Amino acid sequence: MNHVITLLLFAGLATGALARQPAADDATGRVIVIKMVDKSTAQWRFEPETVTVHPGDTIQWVQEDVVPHNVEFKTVPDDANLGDAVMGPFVFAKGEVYELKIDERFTEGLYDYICTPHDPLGMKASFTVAPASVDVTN
Ligand SMILES: [Cu+2]
Repeated sequence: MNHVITLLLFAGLATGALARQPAADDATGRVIVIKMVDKSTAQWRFEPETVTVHPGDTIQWVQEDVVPHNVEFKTVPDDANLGDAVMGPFVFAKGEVYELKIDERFTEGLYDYICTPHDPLGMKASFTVAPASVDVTN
């Protein structure tokens, strides 16, 4: 009888350990930095303009300029569910960061985004969410 209870306890502990595994993976996700820059006078760009990320990674858009910029998604995979992240807030001060975790909102595929006011001036970029099995070097 005692053996049965002990086994059940071990089974419970093992299940708990497995359930925590994805969180541990998330904690080791990469941070991908994309700069918001002015290449010349009023030539605003995201740099780099294309990156590939994995689920669990975090993208940080870093303001390197003095003109407000943001991240607004234009074309995303059909099954993505970005919610409020569809249009992010403006970053103002140099060094300010807008950050998105590539979590369950982001399914695999291509994400096209712009800076809302500067899209007509060419401030647009994209990233691809690829499965963890795909090696990426940005
Ligand atoms: Cu902008």
